[in-house]
Amino acid sequence: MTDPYDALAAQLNDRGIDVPAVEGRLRELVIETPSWGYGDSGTRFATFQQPGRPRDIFERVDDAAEVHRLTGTAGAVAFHFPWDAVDDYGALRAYVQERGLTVGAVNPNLFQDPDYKLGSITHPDASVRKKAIVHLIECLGIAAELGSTAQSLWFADGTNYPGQDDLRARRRRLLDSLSTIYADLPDDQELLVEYKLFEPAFYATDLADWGSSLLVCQKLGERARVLVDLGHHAQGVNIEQIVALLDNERRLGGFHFNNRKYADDDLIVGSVNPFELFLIFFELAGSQLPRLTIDQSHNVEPKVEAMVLSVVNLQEAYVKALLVDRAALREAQQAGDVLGGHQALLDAYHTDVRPLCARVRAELGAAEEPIAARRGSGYAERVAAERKTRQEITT
Ligand code: LRH
Ligand code: MN
Repeated sequence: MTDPYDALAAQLNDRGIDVPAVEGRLRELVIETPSWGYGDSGTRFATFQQPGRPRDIFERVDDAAEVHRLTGTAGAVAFHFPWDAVDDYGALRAYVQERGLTVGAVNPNLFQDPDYKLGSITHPDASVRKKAIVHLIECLGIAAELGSTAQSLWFADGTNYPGQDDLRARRRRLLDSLSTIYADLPDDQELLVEYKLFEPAFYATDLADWGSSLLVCQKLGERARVLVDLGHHAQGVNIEQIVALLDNERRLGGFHFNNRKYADDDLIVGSVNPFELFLIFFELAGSQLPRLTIDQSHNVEPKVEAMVLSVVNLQEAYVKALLVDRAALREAQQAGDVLGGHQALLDAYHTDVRPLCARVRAELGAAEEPIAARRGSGYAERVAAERKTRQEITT
């Protein structure tokens, strides 16, 4: 019985693919997992707490480190403030490094404080905008202490009814507020401007689509780029085309990977539409990868395993995208051979790359079969025992 890896490598060599180069690209992959993806999350209907859930940022970093130990390419963790606030950011930075991780993007939170009901940086009241700007500047300082090089900005700002506010005035306020932040941006940091079609606003969202975000970035400066969250588009929108366009403009700053069937479902990336994920990586494979962050909430599934599966899905989609025979594709496209071009993509997409991904994970000191390894590791049982809350201990 031929070893699956040897069989695949032979097949790829026959297709003229530089297997060591593909493996090298996978080894370099750095995926940021979100600290908030390990904590409690739910819907407006319910939040189902899970045994062993992390009680503070240090335990969330432990879970992120476990995902990296099992997958080999989840080497960074993104933070959200004030959810992850601590007194000593130097100590948190050291803890992250001790756990073999790097600090990813810093995400300010301007969507929970009651003062932001009618908006944060777009609020009609200047004192509320001031409060929002103070938090954004505070996050510039936190990033500097943590060694983070990116502010990942998402604003819930928007309105629910026509006439509730002046759409142009809100735009001016948004630009003025962000110009203030950009002016204070430390040299080694950049702004990632995330857009979202709707929710929590249900009439007009101030940063509703890629165009709205790109215009803001172009007005702010070179170190402002667009962040694409896969769950933030209207049904039917061609996300890989947006990716190609933004990358062409050198304004694609990063991703929030997840998947959805209906709205901002925040499901496991690649679990609903793996072909779309492949096409997104196909548009990226030709250039330097932007920041790759997962942004999901695991309401019913075990959170660490969900994150492990997410990283594996990203690894496989990326490798499949690297297998596209671009010369054959270009030839078909030049010749107007419509289905010839499509077939060039399908050949790569239908390649079972799992043996290659397993081999590279093993070389990285991670698990060939991360899901099985997680289930056999006893990690979930151990942390469930350790992370008993006071009240759980007493009852
Ligand atoms: C908004 C969003 C944003 C995060 C939040 C957790 O829907 O995608 O990126 O701050 O989820
Ligand atoms: Mn997001």
